[in-house]
Amino acid sequence: MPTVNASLTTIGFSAEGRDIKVIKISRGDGVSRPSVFIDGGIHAREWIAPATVLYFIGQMVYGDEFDLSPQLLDKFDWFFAPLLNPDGYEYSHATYRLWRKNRVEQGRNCYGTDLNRNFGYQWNPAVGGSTNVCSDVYSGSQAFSEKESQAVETFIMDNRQNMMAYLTYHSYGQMWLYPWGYTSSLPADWQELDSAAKVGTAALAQLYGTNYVVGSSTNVLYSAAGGSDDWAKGGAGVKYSYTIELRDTGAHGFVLPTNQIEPNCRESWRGLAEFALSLNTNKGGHRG
Ligand code: 0X9
Ligand code: ZN
Repeated sequence: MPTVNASLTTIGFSAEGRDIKVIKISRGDGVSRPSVFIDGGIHAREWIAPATVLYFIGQMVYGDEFDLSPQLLDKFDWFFAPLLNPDGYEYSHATYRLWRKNRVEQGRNCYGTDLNRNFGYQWNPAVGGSTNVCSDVYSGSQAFSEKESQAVETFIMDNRQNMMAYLTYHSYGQMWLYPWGYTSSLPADWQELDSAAKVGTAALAQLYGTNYVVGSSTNVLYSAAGGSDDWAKGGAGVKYSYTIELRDTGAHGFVLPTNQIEPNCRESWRGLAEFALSLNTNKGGHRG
């Protein structure tokens, strides 16, 4: 029986000093494999995202009902960061349920930068962001001005050589989005990203028939520069980069009912697993 190794590291600290953690899950055989990085909780109020990433960790370590985790571990090393914005998450529990940004002090009695407008590839507050510190989509004073986005930048740059895929979990909308978010143009290899995403959404739909839309962020949702997905692909060179908008499509929005948590996680796991197993590991990874 092959072993599973899980190791926990702190990749940085939030503005208020909380740990930002990554768990690496891999075979304990000393072999280095292509990797997948998955995060959640960039946006505080999207509570289903950290829950989903935690569920993935559990399935990967303890095994899953479809028995896909052995194949997933034979193929990839896995990095999970379930909560990239711990300060905002805490604030959304203690004070204001619909808080989105981090909690850095801005002056003018305003708080927070939208971490998903702060990443440094084609960073531009004029495209779906804002220069107003009080705005919910404040892009920050400059690219990577925030400790939370810096922690992700450093970690991915240090590990990008073998990184094939980056998936960032958000809610809501039921979408599997690929770059770009800063422009309506598409990456040269968009057809490969599109077909891999369709493998994921088709597998996801098999459980409960949940429908996901696949397409580029700008074309399916709206344009917004400074997203982590655009940076992972354009800045770090990670080929398969996606933002996944989990359940639902708006009936409950960010306040997803308790009885949807488990089915959401189950179907998302199935989608992730089949997506990852479909990737051609000869193609991805940063080159150069
Ligand atoms: O606006 C966002 O940051 C994301 N939607 S959300 O409702 N979770 O806030 C979408 C981001 C898509 N990717 C880029 N625009 N780069
Ligand atoms: Zn979000």
